[in-house]
Amino acid sequence: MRVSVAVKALRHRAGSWEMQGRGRPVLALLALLAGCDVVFGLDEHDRDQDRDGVVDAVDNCPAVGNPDQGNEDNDAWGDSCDLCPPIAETVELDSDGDGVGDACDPNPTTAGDSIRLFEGFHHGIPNGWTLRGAWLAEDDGVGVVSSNHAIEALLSPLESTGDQTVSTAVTTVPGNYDYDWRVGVTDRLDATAPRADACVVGHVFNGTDVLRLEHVPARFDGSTSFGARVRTTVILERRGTQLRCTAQSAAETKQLIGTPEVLVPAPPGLFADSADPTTARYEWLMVVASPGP
Ligand SMILES: [Ca+2]
Ligand SMILES: [Ca+2]
Ligand SMILES: [Ca+2]
Ligand SMILES: [Ca+2]
Repeated sequence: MRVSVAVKALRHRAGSWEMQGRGRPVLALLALLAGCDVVFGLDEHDRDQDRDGVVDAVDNCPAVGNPDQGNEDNDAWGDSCDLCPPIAETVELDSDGDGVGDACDPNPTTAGDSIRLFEGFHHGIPNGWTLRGAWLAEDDGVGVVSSNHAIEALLSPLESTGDQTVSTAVTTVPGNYDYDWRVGVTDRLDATAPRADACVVGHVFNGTDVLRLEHVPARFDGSTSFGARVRTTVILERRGTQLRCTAQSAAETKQLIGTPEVLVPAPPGLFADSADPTTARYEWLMVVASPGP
């Protein structure tokens, strides 16, 4: 280790060592001839194979450049190399070996899926995203206050063209009245209409919690419990001419099936639609692409 440290010190002072005493030129020459740390065999703790400024020993993706070390689920893998970034695991299972962990893979035994996007909003709203409404970065996520059925959306720079799965985790705090609000994800929002294929949870005007495929035309299951202050994972899957809308809370999982209405390519993103001012907080957005039929 001493040799290694000495070599690094000399490297940092390249160009000035020659004048600093006997012995050092010899050491520096050794370093130059060696050309790499392996020759000394003592520099493992200082290696940075992906050159992102974080040494391997503490890099949560040692082979993927991720200087921010973003890690949504706080497990052993950073978002950039996690096979399922929003779900903490101690062992990553990927049964079909396609790089999408079973817990995030819509087709866990058929290879071909890929994580097209995972955004944890660790540094606010990324450049290149489109805002409909007043979206704000907050507490390692994003939030929006939705009202007057304006259709608020935070849209990724992607364009949806084929089969894919769009998901988020969202928690809602209603304003004065806990009714007529819907929050979730859209896999295509046609801003010119405006019209979206969206999977949402919420409360309808008569006070019933719903899981709903929005604008599809709307189909809903009024017997759910995905209401205010319930952290819910919302998942919208497009498979050819079918949409699947799934909501998962700690208490239950429900699913609806419908047909898409927006057939033009359009961006996926987060979605909110409320009559009364309602605050929704979203933790992340993930898009997994799947091979077509
Ligand atoms: Ca590194
Ligand atoms: Ca890295
Ligand atoms: Ca992780
Ligand atoms: Ca997989």
